[in-house]
Amino acid sequence: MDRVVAALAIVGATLLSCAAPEADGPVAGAAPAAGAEPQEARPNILFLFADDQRADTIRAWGNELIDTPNLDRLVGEGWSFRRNYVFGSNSGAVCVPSRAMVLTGRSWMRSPNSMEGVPTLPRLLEAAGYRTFITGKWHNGEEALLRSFDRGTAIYLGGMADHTQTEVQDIEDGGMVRRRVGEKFSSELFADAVIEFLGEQAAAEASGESEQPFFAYVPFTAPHDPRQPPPEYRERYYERDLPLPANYMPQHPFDNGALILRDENLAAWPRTEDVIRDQVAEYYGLITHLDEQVGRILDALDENGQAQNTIVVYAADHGLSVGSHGLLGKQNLYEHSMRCPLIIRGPGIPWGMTNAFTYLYDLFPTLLAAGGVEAPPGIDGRDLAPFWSGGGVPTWRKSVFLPYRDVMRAVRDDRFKLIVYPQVNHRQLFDLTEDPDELENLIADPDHKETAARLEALLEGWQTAMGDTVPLSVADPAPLHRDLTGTEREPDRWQPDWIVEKYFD
Ligand SMILES: [Ca+2]
Repeated sequence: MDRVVAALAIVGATLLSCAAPEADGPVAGAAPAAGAEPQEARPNILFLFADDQRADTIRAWGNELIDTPNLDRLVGEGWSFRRNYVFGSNSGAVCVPSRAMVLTGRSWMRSPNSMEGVPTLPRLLEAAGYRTFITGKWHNGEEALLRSFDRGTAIYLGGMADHTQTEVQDIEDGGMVRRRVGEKFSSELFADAVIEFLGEQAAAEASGESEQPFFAYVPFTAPHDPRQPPPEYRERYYERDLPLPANYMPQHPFDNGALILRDENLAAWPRTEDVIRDQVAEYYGLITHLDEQVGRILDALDENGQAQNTIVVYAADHGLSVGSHGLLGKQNLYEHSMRCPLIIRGPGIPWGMTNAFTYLYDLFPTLLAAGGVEAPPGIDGRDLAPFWSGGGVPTWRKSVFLPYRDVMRAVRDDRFKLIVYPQVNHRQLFDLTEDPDELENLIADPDHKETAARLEALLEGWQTAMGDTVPLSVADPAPLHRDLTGTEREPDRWQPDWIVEKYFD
C-alpha cells in the first residue's frame, strides 16, 4: 500500500502542473435542500445502481431527447458528479469488476472480482450497526453475495436475463431460497422488493422495535440488454425519430482488440442507420421505464417519512456505445462507455455539481464516512463529501486512468485524452473541449506533438502508481484494420423472439 500511495502522490504532483484550474472543485453550489436539518442519527443509505447506463442519458444533465423526470428530480435536489468513471475493466463483463470495485473501494488491479479476503461495504456498515438489504443483480458469485449480505429478496445471480422472466431468489439463513421466475418486468420486481423493505423498516422504527439505520443496495438489470422495454416505452422513442449519435459509424475504424463479443453481436456489421436509431430508442425506453421505478422508490421514501434522513445514491456500473464509434458494447475506453451517472442526495447535501474526476469506487469511503465508519487501509477510493460540505476540496485527481484488459489504456485530463491500443500499436489523441464526441484523432498532428508526449508520460505515471505492467506497444502488432462485414452472429439465449427476428434473421 505504501508504495502505491507514494507513487500516486507523485502522479498527483505531476498532474497539478498540467491541468486547467477549472477542472477541479465544485462549479456550482446553492441553497441547502429544503428541510435539511442538523443530523443526529446516522443516515440511512439507499444505493440505486443502474446497469450499462451512459452518463449522457439524463435529461437534467442536458439530453433533451430522453424523459427522466425522476432522475431529474434527484439532480435538482442533490449533487451531480459530471465526470464520473468506472476504472476500466479486467474482463469483457465490465459489470463484474465495476461492482467489486464499488463494494470494496479498490481498483481491480488490487482486488479480485470475487472480493475474497477484502472487507465489503455492506459488511462494514452492518458491523457498525446498519441493517443491510439487497435486491436486484448480483454478478460476483453466490459465495461473495452471502459473504456480503444476510438479508435480501428478489436477487438475480448472473449478468443478464430476459427482463420479463428474470429468475430470482431470496437470502434466508445464510443460503439462497425460493428460486422462481419473476412475474413482473425486472425493474418493477426490484422496485417492489425495496419498497417492501422500506415499509418494513419504517414500521419497525415507528413501533420502536428497531432504531437501526439501513443500507439498501438496489442494482437493477436495466438498461442492460435485451433492449426490450414494455412496448409503449419503445414506441414513444420510435415516434420521435431520434437523431443518430453524433459519433455514429457503420464500423469501428480499426481493430481495438474487442470487436467481436456478445455485446457487439447485437446488430450486424456494418451497423445501419435504421438499426442504430431503433436500438437507441429501445435503450432510451428501458431508461425511462427504469426512471419511473426510481420515482416509485423515491415516493415510498417520502410517504414513509424516510427521505429526510436517507442518502440516495444513483449511479450506473459503466456506460455503453449503442452505435457510437461503430460499437454497441462497453468494452472500449471512449467517454460513452467509461463515464457513468453519479448523483447523491441526502441530509446535509446541497444541490450542486462538479466537474472533478471521480471514480465509482469513491463511493466506498464516502458511504462509510456517512455511516460514521472508518475506511479500511489499502483502498483506492476517496471520500467525496468535501465537494458538498463547503470546507474546501483537498488536492484532487487531475486526470483519470482507464485500463481495459491488456488491449487498451487511456488517460484523460481536463482537455485531452490519449487512448493506446498496444496490440496494434495504435494511438488516438482527442481534444475533448473541441471534440467531445472523440472523432478527430490528433495523434499525427505536429501541433499536438507535445500534448501527446505529455499524455503518454501521464499514462506511464498512472501505470507506475497502480502497478500496471501492460506494455504500451508490442514487437509484432496485429493488423490494424479489420472489416467485419457479413461476420456471422448468434443470439444469446436471453434475447426475446422479436429481438431475434428484428436483429438476427
Ligand atoms: Ca453493466
